[in-house]
Amino acid sequence: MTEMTARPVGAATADLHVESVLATAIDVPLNHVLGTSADVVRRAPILLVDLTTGEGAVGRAYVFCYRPAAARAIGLLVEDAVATIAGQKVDPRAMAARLARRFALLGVSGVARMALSALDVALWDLVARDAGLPLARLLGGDLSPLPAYNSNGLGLMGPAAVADEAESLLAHGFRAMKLRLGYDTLAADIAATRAVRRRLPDGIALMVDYNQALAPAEAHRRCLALEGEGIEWIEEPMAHHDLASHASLARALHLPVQLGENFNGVHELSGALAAGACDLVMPDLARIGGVTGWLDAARVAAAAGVPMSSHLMPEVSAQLLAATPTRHWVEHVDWAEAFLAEPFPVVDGRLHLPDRPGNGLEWDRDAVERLRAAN
Ligand code: SMN
Ligand code: MG
Repeated sequence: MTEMTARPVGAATADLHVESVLATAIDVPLNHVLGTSADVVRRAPILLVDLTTGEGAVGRAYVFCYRPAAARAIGLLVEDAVATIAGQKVDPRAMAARLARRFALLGVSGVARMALSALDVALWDLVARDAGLPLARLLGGDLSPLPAYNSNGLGLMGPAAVADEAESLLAHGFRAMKLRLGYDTLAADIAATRAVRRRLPDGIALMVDYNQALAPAEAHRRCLALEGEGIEWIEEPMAHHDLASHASLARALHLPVQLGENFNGVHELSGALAAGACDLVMPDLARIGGVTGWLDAARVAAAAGVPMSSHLMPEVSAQLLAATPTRHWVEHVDWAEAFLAEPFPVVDGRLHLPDRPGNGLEWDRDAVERLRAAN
């Protein structure tokens, strides 16, 4: 475990001044279709953010936007937010507080939260670049490779197809992966789980994710039935905001309950832990509040002794997990390999952080042109 703060990160600033932003919506076809119980993801709408300072430095971020219209909306909100801080000294924490206040009437949730988070990531990139440090190091972590699970694919495709795909997901030495559940019946959930388990060698961790599919009584029935199936965690079995039902389920189960991709800000993570709604947390970089929100979340998880993983966007999330005292797993998807100049490699199931200043994101400009979303 890493000490959280080797330097006073809350005070991190750069002698740079925000000038302008370029927000580019792209549309990335997935190598593995991801059929969740809520929606089938075939293409990833992604917004790229290039934040330029008056001094000529550029800070970068990308955010997964779920739907193409959301990428366009978030782009507009990023431009709006940057207009309110143009000319100001780069100071991510102070800017996060000011922007949250400025956007309070709209409400800092949904696409507005994602826009402010993306901007925060780009601001921290500027600070780390200016300090000449990888973001992980700036935040007090190191560059040791991080355990990652393969979260590509394994959608609701039936036992034969998921077993075949599970085998292919062992490439790059992955020793963990995530299966989506929420079939029409418990029997079908168990059939898919057993088919994957039978096809994988011993010692491979298998997470399962219901994407909020189940009503409380059904969640109790299905999750208890899955207890003997060699599962690492059960993610979002019910509506994510139903903390009371998750707490009663978590009490009844030995299997760890995982929540987090829908925590809007650190207060929702604190609330879930206070309610006993989950045993594990996995905040999403774009919903928890970017780097600033993540650092707050990491402190709360550390104080509670709760293991913390990430949700999608593995590159910047891994920089942050490196500085998270209770770090657990990086959720890895290969989506950004389509547009990054230097994708972060996975070797022996571990994600490697680049030893260069900033968060490590650089765009492959030709790829970005090819993937640019039609408006
Ligand atoms: C998920 C959510 C949204 C898009 C893709 C995947 C899933 C996860 O819940 O945890 O990866
Ligand atoms: Mg999930």
